[in-house]
Formats: sequence, C-alpha cells, structure tokens
Amino acid sequence: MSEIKPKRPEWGARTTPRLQGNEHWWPDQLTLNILHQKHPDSNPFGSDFSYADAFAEIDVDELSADVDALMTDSQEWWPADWGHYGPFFIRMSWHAAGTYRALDGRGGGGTGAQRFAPLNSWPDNGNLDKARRLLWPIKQKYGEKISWADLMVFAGNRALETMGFRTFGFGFGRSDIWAPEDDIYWGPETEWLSTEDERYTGSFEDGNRVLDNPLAAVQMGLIYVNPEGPNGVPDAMKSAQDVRETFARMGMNDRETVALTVGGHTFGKMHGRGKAEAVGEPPEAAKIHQQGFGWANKNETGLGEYTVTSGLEGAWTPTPTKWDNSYLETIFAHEWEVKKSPAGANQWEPVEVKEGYWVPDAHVEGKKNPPVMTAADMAMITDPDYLKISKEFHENPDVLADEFARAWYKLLHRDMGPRDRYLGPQVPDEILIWQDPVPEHEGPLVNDDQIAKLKKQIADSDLTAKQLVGTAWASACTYRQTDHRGGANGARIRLKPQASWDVNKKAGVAEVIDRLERIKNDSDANISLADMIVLGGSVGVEMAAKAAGHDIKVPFTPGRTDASQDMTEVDTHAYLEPKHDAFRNYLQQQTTSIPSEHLMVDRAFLLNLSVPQMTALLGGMRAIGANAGDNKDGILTDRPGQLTNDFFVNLVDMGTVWEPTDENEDRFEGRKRASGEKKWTATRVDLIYGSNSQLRAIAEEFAAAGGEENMLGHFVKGWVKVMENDRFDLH
Ligand code: HEB
Repeated sequence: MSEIKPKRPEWGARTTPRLQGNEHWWPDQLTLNILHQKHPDSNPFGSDFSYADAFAEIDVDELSADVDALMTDSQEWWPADWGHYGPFFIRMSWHAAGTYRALDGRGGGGTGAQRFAPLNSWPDNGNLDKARRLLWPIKQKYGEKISWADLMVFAGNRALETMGFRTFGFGFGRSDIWAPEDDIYWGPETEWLSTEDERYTGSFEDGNRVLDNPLAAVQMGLIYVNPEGPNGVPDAMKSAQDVRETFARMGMNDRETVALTVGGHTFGKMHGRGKAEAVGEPPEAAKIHQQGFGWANKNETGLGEYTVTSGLEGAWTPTPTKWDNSYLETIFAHEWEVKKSPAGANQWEPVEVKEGYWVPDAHVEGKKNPPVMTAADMAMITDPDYLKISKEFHENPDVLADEFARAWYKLLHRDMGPRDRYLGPQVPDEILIWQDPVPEHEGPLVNDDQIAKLKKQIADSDLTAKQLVGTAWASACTYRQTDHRGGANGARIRLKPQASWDVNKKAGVAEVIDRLERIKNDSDANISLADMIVLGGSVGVEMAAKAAGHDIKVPFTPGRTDASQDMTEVDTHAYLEPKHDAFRNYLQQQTTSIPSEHLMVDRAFLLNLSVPQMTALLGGMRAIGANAGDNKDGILTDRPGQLTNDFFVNLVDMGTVWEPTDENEDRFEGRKRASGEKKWTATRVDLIYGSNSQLRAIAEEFAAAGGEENMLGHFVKGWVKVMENDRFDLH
C-alpha cells in the first residue's frame, strides 16, 4: 500500500482513521456513533426506497434460471472446480449467514455485510470476493430489484438445488446496507487469527473454556472454528467442544450441527495447493489497481488447481458436485491419520484409500486425490454424541436430507425475524417455532369508538401512569433490530420465560396485565391482550402529560395478536431478557465490565432510536417515575408521575453537586451546593446526560425555554417507534 503520512493532512480533512480523531485521544469515551449509522441519504436508491416494493417487480423464475446457468459457466479468471461453482456459492451463503449469533442477534446474511470490512477481508472468507464477483452480471441485470444480501444467500440455496438436493424453500427480503455495521463487537484481539485465546476465560485443561459473550467464533477472523483444530492443534475431541459451543451460540443443537456439517461438506473441496505465504493482502488492504480483489496468489497461475484459501487441500467425497450420502460413507469407510497439506496445514487423510473413494482432481484430467477431513469433520465421528447422530444419518439418508434441509433453512433465515418479513414465491407454508410465530388477526379491528371507550376505562381504573408505562415498555423493549426478534406483538410477556424475568417481577407487570385483561374481558371489543398492553401505555403517557398540563395524543394502531406458550421457543427467548434497561434504571448483577451507559446506547440501538429519542424517553420515563421497582434513582423531580422536563432541568442545575457512593462509581448522590443537604440519588445512566458532551447538548435543549414541548415530541415519536418496532405489517 502506498504509505500515508498522517502528520500533515494537506487539505484538512481526516479521511483515514490514522489521522487521530477523538477515539484516539479518549478511547474510553462513550460514543453515540452507532445510533447515527444509517444516514438516509447514504442509500443510492433514496431514503424512501422500499426493497419489498422493488423486489415485487422481479421474476423469481427468471432469476433462478440465471443463477442456475451461472453455476456451470466457468470463467477463465476463476475457473470452477469440476466445472461447477455450486460448492463455492454454498460456502459464500453459509459464511454470510453463519456470522449470526443468537445472543445479541447480530451477524447473519440479512444485510449484505460480507461486501464490506471487516467481513470481506476475514481470513475465513478467503476468495469469497471471487464468488461475489461471479454474481455481478446477475446483480447488474436486476439492479435494485435484488439486493446483494438476498443474492448471496440465494445463490447457495440454488446451488444445492442444482446439485440434486431438495431444499426446504427460500424467503427473500434482505435489504442491503451501504457501509459496514459499526455496532458489532467481533472480539478483543488486535491480530487476525490470534491463538492467544483472549476471548476465553478458562481452558480445555481446567475443563472450563468459556467464550466471551456474545461471540460465536473461536478466533478473530473465523466464522466458527479453526478447521485444523483448536488453535491449529489437530484434536478432534477438543474440536467437537468448540464446534458444539459455537453452533449453539447460533441456536443450533447437536443434530442440526451434524446435519449442517455433513450436508455442507458433501460438496466441494478445500484449497491449499501452494504456499500460504505466496497469498497477498485481503480486499480491504489490496492495491487500488486490484479493484477490490484480494488474496492475489503467486503460486503458479494462482487459480484453479493452485488456489490457496484455507490452506487445507482436498475434497471430502468422491462426488463433490452431487447430493448423496458419500460424506458419511467416506468417513466411516476409512481409518484416518493426520497429515500436512501442501500449504502445511493439518488435515486428516485415509491411512489407505479404499476402492471407489479416490477423488477426481477438480482441474487436472486423470489425476486422483485422496479424500480429506478437517478436525471438525473428524469431530463428527469422534465425539460420542455426534457419532451417534452421524451413524443414524449414515443409515437413514432420508432423515439426513430432511434435517439438513431444515437446518439450512434456519441458518439462512434465522436473522430475518418473523416469517412476515419473507418475500417471494418460494417461502414454504410450514411455520417453524424459531420464527416466533403469532396468530393471524381474526375478525374486525377495534374501531375508534371502542378504543376511546377502552382508554377511558383504563384511565378510570386504579392503574397509575408508572404502572401503565412500565408495563407497555416491558412488553415492547425486548425488540432487537439485529434479528427482528422480541417486541410487544404476541404478548409473550405473560408467558414463559418472560413472566419470570427478574426485571418483570421487580416492575410488577403481572398485576397490571391482569387488570388490563379484566378490562378487555368486560368489553365487547375484539382486541388482543398484546394491544391492550400497548394501549395502556398510550393512556399512561397521556395521563402523565395531562398532569403536567399537556394535552397530547399517543398514536395507537391495533392489530397485534396473542401468542400461546407452544408458539414460544423458551430457551432462545432467554437471550432477549433485558439484563440492563437504562430507561427503567435497571441493572441486573453486573456480568460484564462494560459500564452501564454503553449498555444503554446498545439497547437504544437495538430499539432503533435516535439520540434525541433515547434522551427524551429516558428523561421522560424518569419524570413519570417508571423505574423498575421502587428505587428513586434518577427520579429528579418533586412531582413524579408527570411527564415534565424536570429530569433535565435538575440534572444540569449548577446548584447540585454529585459524588459517587461506591467504589465502582455505579451510584451517586446529589447534594445542594449551598446547604450540603442530600437531594437526589442517581446512577451512571442518569449522570451521563450531564457528563457526555453530546448528550449534555441535548439535555440542555430539553431543559431550556421551549424544551419541554420539544422533548415531548421526541418522547412520543420514540415511544411509538418502540411500540411498533415489530409491526412488520405496518412498515
Ligand atoms: Fe465448510 C469448505 C471448514 C461447516 C459448507 N469448509 C470448507 C473449507 C474449510 C471448511 C476449511 C475449505 C475452504 C477452502 O476453500 O479452502 N466448514 C469448515 C468447518 C466447519 C464447516 C471447520 C464447522 C464444522 N461448511 C460448514 C457448513 C457448511 C459448509 C455448516 C454448509 C452447510 N464448506 C462448505 C462447502 C465448502 C466448504 C460447500 C466447499 C467450498 C468450495 O468448494 O469452494
């Protein structure tokens, strides 16, 4: 790369991070950047572009035919192994989707992020720049009608079909991003593929190797595990442990894990016939004339038979472009030993290749190679639980086919949220529990008169603004825009596991829901409990505003329905539990060293809030007194229950002096500067609005003349956004 001399930018702008910005000078400072990521004007199709509308114009049969034709149209700049790009595309799809992690819903193929750093340059994504470039003519043909995100994932699905596998179906609907996601934490390392285990506490040896939350890969730059074995050591049992952990982080159980690995490695090959050192920089660091192509390979022609990707070399089966049971037949037919690939990687090869198992070379006519396995493949027959499943699949190819089809479908769609978000004619009818289904709405929606009547009944009940606001918030705030799970629809707050979450118990939501249910049952209106909870929130906000002298109306759109317990995947719903919720000044026993103001920004991001909306909601909910539980932290007002700007007025008041009351500086006391009299208590997520310069800028505006009105506007907008984040039927 041509050297950048960072000291004297000649024109004044900072266009490389090496020219020090604020993050260099104050690395621990809270940054709000993740709330500003998607500037509407950064979308080349315009800020009001609807991918669903654009996609509606495409002919999916024509698209499928184009992708199918591409599979065997080998290009001289990247010749297809055995004349078929199918396996290569499967790997692209799997690596797009496989970054998904259930814990925070981040990653996955839903945004087309593989086009951008860091993913486009991850060592594990080696040469997938070529796979995407192969798809370019199709992308060019259809333009905005097909997103890169959909196209990349679809290509792998189609690949399976063209090689004789019947998939479970396919849903389109992934719209593209235009810049890397800034909000994803990929790990603490500062070096690719570092083997220092910085993301682990404990070790294999002490039997307590624990991967940091929310990570789902063992090393920086990998999708899941190191194919050579943990940190390159060829140990199949230990590999099994890593495979099990990383696949579980994506919500996959043992059967799904074996089905995916066996099914996936029925196809294609590994690439390592050459020196690893002869492979150049990844796309993000490649020279300008390479035009986005990375990993330039100086081994011979650098292509075809000389391709170096993972450094392991060889195919798993003698029939790598055909769906069959050959992976399990091959692995069970042989005894395996560790050998070195031409690039020096650890891989398993048969002690003696049996008749019928030699693999024809992908490029050289007449040449035969032994089948090979990775440590992770060997795990499938070494770990006793995996072995049992592998044997069952070996004996029952139909069972394998069904489980692989379902697991592959889940892999590709897991980050898309409810089935409502899928588009196109290939969406299967079967509804699956991991899609968090809710029933269809039946009958007429409640009309305005009925809504008005219900609102009056709620207002006339003994429920307070704190209770109503707190409960509606509790129901809706589980939403996360990362994988579109959670939210108020379904009223899952009354089901397992949500009903027993600590935050919901502390906030006393059960009692409020019970009261709302009685009002609903006494009424003839056709309204769900999910809607009643949200409507109750509107009433609460309006009551609190009225008490402060503001006559406002909080928009309410009915149409939610109530899910049942058996529509709810209890164990993965556990990931949605708010262990921290700044808006209700709630923090469960700290399990992370991340200061709570950072957790607050993360939650605001998951809820898709802007900075002013986050600020207004937090200050407004403090004024209403909507803390979970009875603590008064941050309720900086003498008239709680009223939707005022008191939180901001009192926070920026120079008449108060704040001091921490504990070593960790988690809680604080505010005393009157003049008398020393104790006036308030607060937490980090309160005081950050006075301390952080960007948040203080907004807090001051909300505390200034006209500020309360302004705050109210942002409050209502933010409130409705939170309540309707999961209304995919509306937007
Ligand atoms: Fe795989 C390939 C590893 C899973 C599908 N893989 C591959 C390779 C490696 C691996 C190393 C090679 C690369 C190159 O080129 O060199 N994997 C692995 C591991 C795991 C896996 C370790 C965990 C266990 N896969 C998987 C899955 C799937 C797959 C799940 C799906 C489903 N792969 C695949 C394919 C391929 C691969 C298809 C081939 C590609 C080509 O041929 O190109």
